[in-house]
Amino acid sequence: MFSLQSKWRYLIMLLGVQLVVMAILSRESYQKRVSYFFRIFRKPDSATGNADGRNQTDVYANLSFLGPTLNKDDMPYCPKNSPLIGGPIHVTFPSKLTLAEVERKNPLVIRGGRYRPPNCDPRHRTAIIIPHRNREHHLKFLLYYLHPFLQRQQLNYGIYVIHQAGNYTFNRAKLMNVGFREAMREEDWDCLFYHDVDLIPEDDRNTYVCDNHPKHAAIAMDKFGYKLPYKMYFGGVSALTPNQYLKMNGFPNNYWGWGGEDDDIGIRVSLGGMLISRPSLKVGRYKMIKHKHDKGNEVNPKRFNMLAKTRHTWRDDGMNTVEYEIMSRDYQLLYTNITVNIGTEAGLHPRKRTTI
Ligand code: BGN
Repeated sequence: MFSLQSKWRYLIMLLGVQLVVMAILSRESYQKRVSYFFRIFRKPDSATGNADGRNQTDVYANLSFLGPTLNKDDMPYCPKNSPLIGGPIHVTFPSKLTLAEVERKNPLVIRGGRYRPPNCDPRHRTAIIIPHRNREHHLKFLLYYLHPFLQRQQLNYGIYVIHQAGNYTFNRAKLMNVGFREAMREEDWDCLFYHDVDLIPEDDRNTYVCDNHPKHAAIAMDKFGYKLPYKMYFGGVSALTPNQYLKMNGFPNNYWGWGGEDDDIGIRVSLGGMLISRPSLKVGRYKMIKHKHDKGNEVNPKRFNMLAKTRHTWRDDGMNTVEYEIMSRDYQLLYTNITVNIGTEAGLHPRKRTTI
């Protein structure tokens, strides 16, 4: 009798504890954590959605409906909003992917990584500038996603990879200046996207066209929890018209190594009398390909001092002073590869130190 009673008491106590726990968990502040907990157990659906409920599609899905190729004279303008746009894109990094496979999936891309819609006259001409060194693995994934992404937006586009020659410290911003001049030499682009090699756009409503003000496109990256890390952040992916670019004298040439150059560019935007335009957080989403810190791209200890002086230096350092030497220009199927000597802090041909 006694043991039966204590069993009941024990059971009621247990139920009570459970009720209290559930009441606590269902409070608003816990709801996110609870749904996160349940999401771990939910299997993501690779074709139609994912764990966070966004309806993702394969970036190549719509492209088979491109229709017949038309004669240039019969072509209507492409519609203002491309009917091929599908929204959130499913992004994964399959280890077996090859460049040959990317080429096979993009039959309409021609030499140099150029494309124009086959059945309408594009409203925009966009060049993508990708500074690069020793990141072939990332480049392959970026090309895999970027080509169909841009085709879904019905753009006339070209992809330029600006490859820094030699082993001297990496200089992302100077490579962008090279990209600007070399791309504009080839075609009258009306918009240039300055694109990190390891950032994959996750939503094709993030259109790769320019705005009235310089655009910061990579506003929501996974590594920052899909939020802007700080208000003036201008890193990752940005887009400027040639006019906007020249108005701020391009990008700085003297940031060697990691950090600060993007903040300098952000400051230049306002010094050039412009504002920063951004897509919405919902659309400007990017996934970063995980990697270790690069050799040859060590953190730049001078960046704080340099940033403090930008307002005095921007007119004398930028597009009007950039010096470089093109080593090769190579028209690959998926991109134009420009290898360039950008020298060092000591100039284009620094004299070798002689030891006595
Ligand atoms: C900032 C860096 C940026 C970098 C972002 C995101 C600096 C300058 C210090 C005043 N800026 O801190 O270059 O893109 O973080 O990682 O280091």
